[in-house]
Amino acid sequence: MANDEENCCVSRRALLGNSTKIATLAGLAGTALVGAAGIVASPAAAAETPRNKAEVPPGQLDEYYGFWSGGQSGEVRIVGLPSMRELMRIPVFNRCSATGWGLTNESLKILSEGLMPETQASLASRGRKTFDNGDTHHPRPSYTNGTYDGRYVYINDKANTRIARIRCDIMKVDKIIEIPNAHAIHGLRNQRFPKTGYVFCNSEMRVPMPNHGQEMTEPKKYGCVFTAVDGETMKVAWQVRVSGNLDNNDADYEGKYAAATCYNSEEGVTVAEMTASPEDHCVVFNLKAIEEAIAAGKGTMMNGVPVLDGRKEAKSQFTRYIPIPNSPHGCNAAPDGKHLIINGKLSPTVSIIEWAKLDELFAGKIGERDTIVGNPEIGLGPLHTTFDGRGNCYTSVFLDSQIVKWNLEDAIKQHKGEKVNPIRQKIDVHYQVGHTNASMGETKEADGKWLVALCKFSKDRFLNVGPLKPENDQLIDISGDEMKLVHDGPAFSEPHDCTIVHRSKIKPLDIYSRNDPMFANVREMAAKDGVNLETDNKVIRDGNKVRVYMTSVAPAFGLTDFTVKKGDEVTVSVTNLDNVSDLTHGFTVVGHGVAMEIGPQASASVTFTADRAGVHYYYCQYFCHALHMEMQGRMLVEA
Ligand code: RUQ
Ligand code: CUA
Repeated sequence: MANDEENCCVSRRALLGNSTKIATLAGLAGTALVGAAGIVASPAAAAETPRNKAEVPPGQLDEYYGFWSGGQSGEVRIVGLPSMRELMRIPVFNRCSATGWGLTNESLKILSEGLMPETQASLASRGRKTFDNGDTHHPRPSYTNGTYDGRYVYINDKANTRIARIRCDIMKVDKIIEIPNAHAIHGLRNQRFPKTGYVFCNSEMRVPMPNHGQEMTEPKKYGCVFTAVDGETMKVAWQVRVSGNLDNNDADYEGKYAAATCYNSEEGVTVAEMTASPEDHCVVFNLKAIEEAIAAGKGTMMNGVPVLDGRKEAKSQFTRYIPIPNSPHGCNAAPDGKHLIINGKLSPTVSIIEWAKLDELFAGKIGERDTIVGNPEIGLGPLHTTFDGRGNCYTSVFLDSQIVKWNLEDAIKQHKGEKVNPIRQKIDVHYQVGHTNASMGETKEADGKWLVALCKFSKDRFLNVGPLKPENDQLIDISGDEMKLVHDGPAFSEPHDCTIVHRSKIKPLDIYSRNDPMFANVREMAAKDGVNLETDNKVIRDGNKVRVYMTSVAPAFGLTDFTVKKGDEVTVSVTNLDNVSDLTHGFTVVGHGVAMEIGPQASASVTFTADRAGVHYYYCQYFCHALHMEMQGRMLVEA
């Protein structure tokens, strides 16, 4: 282990197991924010040898698809489990150099058409069609009957108040919408039953409603909405205005209720104000009551969306506010279909809500606090909980840097006064864990094999790469009685959350269908020009607009050159006629900032201004053939 000792100024491996030095180590490794980072318990964890089953030998496939949010990168990543190999990146809210996402006409349409008119106008005044940043947190696969159906993955953009839908057959985004009346979509969760159904979106920040410059200095008058988007049409179905703000959310397994945590019941705008009260709440939504009111036209239209008043003072049948200790964060429905776990964050406890008690609560038979059937003490800073399907919960504990395994039934018994300890094991993670997710853990098919701990800090776990460190996504084997740490996985800013789906649920295509809606606009454009995309290689001039149609078959484009005039607006459409798995071509124009991917059997198009006279080569940037380098042509721009 000589290398380990060289890598860190103080080798924690050398110190672990040497109890006399642990206090020193804790002092060095802790951050100013949290002090000792919880590395004192179970020192054996770091020395664990990987179990064979965590290894996926070369040539073998993973058992699970992990959908990872890319955080501030604005993307979603596909990670294979248990190998933790990054398999693919899906550009979502970001601009992608490899695929042309955010540049091609097809992607720009998706990125712009779901924005609110006022956002489109604001972007247009800056010469833009869309934003090119995003902040993704929560990738949520679609459900049918309480388990994943492999149709879609939905993802939020906190930065620009949007949500996106990824098609799992091609692993590309097909819809993006901005959520009106909201500000910074954080929590996102799908209806589980009978299917998705609704995608529930939390507005995290409170703003004036409408937010056009009035009442800006009176935060008490700001508003916050809970949004249900129809996951099929990607239109907002309804919104419910709430008291406080909304952090994370979840839905039940019966299609009756949704729930969201609130850390700012104070409705403050500073840290001191937001943390003032020792109690915040979990707001629960009665879907049937909401749907009936919407159907009866009781919503007030705001920006084209019917909004119901579910604030505390409205005393409606739409919501109830269940008191939860100080600033709860994660909100996680257990796969038993009966319980919801609310994670304390500033309280060392989690609160267990029984869904069935919400029937009595809305019927006025019991009070809010009577819905809580357990309150186990977990550790300092519980953030999120996941499940193994065997009755155990796994809670990420930020300040202690641990995953805490505890038993749900025992926690309920303890709450009833029985002398039982629900805590099964605490394992150190490295360091400051945020989300955690277990294989299939958010479905009724939770299989309890693997757990990922998404640690916010990697500190000394990897080679130093400068002041900005990777995060550390740790893989933990939860199949046995004891959790075992088996892998450290560096990740770029900032995964937040992941979802682990068994590979049997996902069936991606190898080759596009020629009538895929993804390139409908190319087909429409070609039809207007009388062009057959599969056979024609043509240049069509229409005033100072030029449309260039070409095919691609490895290793050649259908056009070896085309000529335009300086100042022309040029649209190039490329149709990839190769009908072979893995045979993607690209189209890059040198010196023009133009590059795009064209998958097998796909068509893609890009529009740019040819404002530089001269010879400009275009080339294929995806390696496709022994003569890939020769796959090029010339754009001749006349002065
Ligand atoms: S929320 S930990 Cu979006 Cu927990 Cu990041
Ligand atoms: Cu086509 Cu490289």
